[in-house]
Parts: sequence; structure tokens; C-alpha cells
Amino acid sequence: MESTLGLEIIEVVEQAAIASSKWMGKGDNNTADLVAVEAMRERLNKIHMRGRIVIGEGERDDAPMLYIGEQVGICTQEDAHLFCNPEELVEIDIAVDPCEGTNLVSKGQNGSMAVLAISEKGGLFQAPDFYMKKLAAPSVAKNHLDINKSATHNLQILSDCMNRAVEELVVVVMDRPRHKDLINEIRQVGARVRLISDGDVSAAISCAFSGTNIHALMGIGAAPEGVISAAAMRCLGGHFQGQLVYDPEIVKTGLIGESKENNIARLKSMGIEDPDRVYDAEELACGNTVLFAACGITPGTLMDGVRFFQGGARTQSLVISSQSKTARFVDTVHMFAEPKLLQLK
Ligand code: VTB
Repeated sequence: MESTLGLEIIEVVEQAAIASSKWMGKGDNNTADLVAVEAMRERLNKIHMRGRIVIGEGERDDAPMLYIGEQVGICTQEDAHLFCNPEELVEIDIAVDPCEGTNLVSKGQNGSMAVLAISEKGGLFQAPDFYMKKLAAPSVAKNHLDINKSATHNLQILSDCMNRAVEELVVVVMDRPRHKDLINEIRQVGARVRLISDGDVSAAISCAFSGTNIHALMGIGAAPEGVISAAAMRCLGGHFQGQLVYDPEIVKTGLIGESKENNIARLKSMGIEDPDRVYDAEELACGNTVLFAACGITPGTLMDGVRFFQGGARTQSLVISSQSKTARFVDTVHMFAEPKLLQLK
């Protein structure tokens, strides 16, 4: 599954990023997202595979494309028997976020990317459209931190694991009213806070790379994005824990059902008996093979954004594989017109 897919999914995220980046700074969230979805879907459908979207743009009724349950890939199409032998093909589950950080794209701000994660069928947690409390950190802290402990306690442990003073640690937190106490606590213990308006997938993954100057992600973001982050962290060996958040009082923003009780019932109907369960990266992305790919739309900590030039564009992507244990940064020049002189810098 891995070798060819690894290459093809780079193109999937590249195409989504290029499409969306044309809408950078235009103040139009919907179109920035829509064109990314269309481009991602078109390219996914050219891959020789039997894929199923498990995390996508929403339920079928609300999302015309890349909805949860949508079949993608050449081998899911009507004339599939002409090209594919269904028995030979592994069924693949796909989690997509074609425009992670739509607000960032529409405002022309840093940190947005096109992203997806892939595993064999059943290999990715089918996260409900809820929120998730997240804790991400570098691999040296794996299994030492605990999302149930206070931020103060975790930062002390992180400081020990990383062998550096708490004051030297940088924690990314989403700038939301729900994080007021968390932010105060992190500052109180002496660590530094980087507030982001959106895009916590990039922040989570950045923890696993030294040199990013991001040492932890704390706080509550969306659950589907949590699974995508976990897929990357599982491959990278980083620390990632997630716990669903179902209480609208805690979340404070976004749509999360009217009441805590209804939300718990909804989770039960989805088979989640213990709504307070803490999941680690290996549970959120449990497949034997996990692949992750992202391409910067606007510039970010890990990847540059899409840059256009006369007749083409240049992108930077990241592909991570659990099987080959690689994190590849891929720099691509896309030639839209007849290639002239390639711009390499
Ligand atoms: C979260 C976060 C994402 O949107 O979903 C956020 O995980 C929305 O949060 O990375 P609110 O509902 O609190 O506004 C992103 O930032 C971008 O999709």
C-alpha cells in the first residue's frame, strides 16, 4: 500500500493547496475551502485504490463532496472492474482536511495547510464532529505527560524530559475564551505561550520536530483535526493524547449540540460508551500502516506556503510514513504552462 500511495498523496495535498492558495487573502472562506475540496477529491479519484472518507467535510447531507462515507479512488468507480481486481485491493480509510485553517487562508495569515491521513480500513478513529482536549509534545516526553494532570504538572515533567528550564518552553494554545485559565496557568508556571487563531494540526505536529521552538500544544480544538494530528504523531513517535469534549459550557465557541446530556447520548449512539476516555496517538491511528501528508497553503512552521511564479508554482509538503519511518519534506515545482527557465530559488 505504501510505496505508490506515499507519492500520490503528495500530489493530492499539493493540488488542494495550490487551488486554495489562489484564494489567499480574499476574505472568502467558503471558496478557499471549496476549491481545495474539489481539487483534493479530483486527485484522490485518480489513485488506484478503494478508499473511503472517514473524516471529511461532514455528513453526506451537509457536504456535497468528501463527505463521511464517500468512496474515492479509481477502484470505487462504476467501471472499476476494467482496471481493478477488488480482491487484490486493500480497503483504505482516509481522513481529510483539504483546507485546515480556512480563516488563515482567507485572511492571508500563516499556518494553513491541505492535509490528510490514510490507513487500512479501521485504522483511524472515526471522530465525531465534537471538540477534543489535546496534549502534544516531543517524543522524549511520550508516556511521561498525562492530559489528566494540570498544565503546571505537565510542564514540570516536560521540562525534566527535555532537560531545559520551564521558562525555555513554548506552548501553543488556541486563542479562545475557553483557554483563559489555561493560558494564565501556563504563564504562571513560567513557560511562554504562543497564541494561534486557528490551525492546531500544524502546532501539534511541530512539537515532534526539534528546531520549531514549539514544545507543546495544549487546549481544546476540533476532534477530527485531533485524529489527523494523532496519525502524524503516531508515525513520528511524538506524545499525543486526546479526550473528547462534549460540554458546550466548556467549549464556549462553535456548534456542539445544545446540552451536555444530549451530546453524551449522541456519543453513546456512535458506540462511544465512555465519553471521558483518553485516547493516545496509537489508539486514534491504530492501523498497521499509517500515512500522513500535508502541503502548506500559507507559510507555516514546518512548510512554506504556495508561491506562484510566471507559468508555475512551488509547493512544500511533508509526507510521514509509519512503515518506512520517514518524514519527507518535498519541494515541488509545478509547471502550468510550457516550462521555460525553472525558478529554483
Ligand atoms: C479548531 C481547530 C482547527 O478550527 O477546529 C478550530 O482544531 C475551530 O475552533 O485547527 P472553534 O470552533 O473554537 O473556532 C481550526 O483552527 C481550523 O480548522
